[in-house]
Amino acid sequence: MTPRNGRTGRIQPRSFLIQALEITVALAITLLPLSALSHSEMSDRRFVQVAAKTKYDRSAIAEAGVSIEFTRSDSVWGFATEEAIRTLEAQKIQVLGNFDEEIARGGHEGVWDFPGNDSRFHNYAETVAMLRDLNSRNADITRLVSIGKSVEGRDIWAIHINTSSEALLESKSSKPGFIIMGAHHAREHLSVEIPLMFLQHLLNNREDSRISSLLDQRDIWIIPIVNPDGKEYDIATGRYRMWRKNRRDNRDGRFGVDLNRNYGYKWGTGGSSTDTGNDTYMGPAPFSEPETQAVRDFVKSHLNAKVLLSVHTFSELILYPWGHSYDSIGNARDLQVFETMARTMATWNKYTPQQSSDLYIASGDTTDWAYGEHGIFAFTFELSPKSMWDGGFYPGQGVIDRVFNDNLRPLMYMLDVSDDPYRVVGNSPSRWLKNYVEPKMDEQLHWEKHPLPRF
Ligand code: 0X9
Ligand code: ZN
Repeated sequence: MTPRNGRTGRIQPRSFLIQALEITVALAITLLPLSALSHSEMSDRRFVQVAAKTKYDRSAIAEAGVSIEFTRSDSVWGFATEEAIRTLEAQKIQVLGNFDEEIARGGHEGVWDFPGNDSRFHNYAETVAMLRDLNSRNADITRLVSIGKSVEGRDIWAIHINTSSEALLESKSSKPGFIIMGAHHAREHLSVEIPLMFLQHLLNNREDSRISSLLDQRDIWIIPIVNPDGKEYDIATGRYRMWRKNRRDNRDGRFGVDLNRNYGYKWGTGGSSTDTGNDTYMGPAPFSEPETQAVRDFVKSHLNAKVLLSVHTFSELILYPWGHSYDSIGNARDLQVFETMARTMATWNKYTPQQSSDLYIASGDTTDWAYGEHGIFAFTFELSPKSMWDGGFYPGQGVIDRVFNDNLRPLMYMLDVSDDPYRVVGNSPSRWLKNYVEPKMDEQLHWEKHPLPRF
């Protein structure tokens, strides 16, 4: 039989070599895009359920390299590489479920098209446009400042609110300060919206007497996106990638450092990973990342700030230091302030107030550093939803207003007490505490009331 090209079927030695070469080149070309894909695109991440009853169990799991996203009384859920799963198994920690990471997208199958169905969420450009607009409409009391650039060169924008034009000009103030930051973690898009809405609320209601007196007497900084590269990467394809870290090229085919493990206080002392492909990769050194360096340098030069909030999602928690240790902070008065503030805010947003390490040990986070290094009363909020089954990281834009309303009072309270947080344990705690009733906390955790999902 004559082949279609008309040649005989016998392969000549020379043409065999050429063919082999051609095949190799063709294969190389075909495979190139694949091998050029970052590890993040060829993810070996799994979404796992791991047995855990206590904070000690949860810390061991975090230490093995699982980024815990959701906890219940009997187990936790999170992302893990195959290597982290092997570590768990070697330590006889029970992996109850091992799922494709797709399962972690939550129950809202139709919301991939950010910014389509989720168009209310602000991407980087829309966030900057909104900041510019608010800034230009309130130019007498605001200024837009870049506090540094991300790995990929995006500006990390901060908006400064201060009624003194001199303070705006110098980016410095002697008034007591409050700092809010969003989006350390890329996929936690709601953590951008709430600071933005708070900004809008303050500026749109600047004539309201209570707000105007606070604006007069405080120095306010809002940094809605600490991790712009990660955020953009998460939504770039129109289908959420569930990305957490920044976009550092780790030069081994893997990308990203977990910015909430990269701060320089007790860095790398537990609950963070040295594996570059892990979701909780701590980075090669404390403050190795331009994003955390920007926050470090910004905070260092704004030590008039007394209260700081780092907004994350999800689980409905109010967290305060320490996160790197089970020990309570050593200063009893400060601890009382943290506990009182957390408990008070919880009466409004109904979140669970707790020490960060009650969730799990993790070192290198923003709040341990802000308090440990500078004595700032620093909180982490894990916004709604409560669980994965209510939408996880991607609950849909329908929740934005409710989550903002839940958190408006806590935010105003933090702003209010940031002149002297110690007054929350004194006689006149806060104007925002009018009609305050000591809460009775729900004994049973919310998620216990919900049946387990079936896969
Ligand atoms: O693990 C984190 O960085 C935070 N949770 S998230 O799901 N948003 O990633 C919680 C940080 C709390 N801090 C400590 N446990 N140290
Ligand atoms: Zn987070």
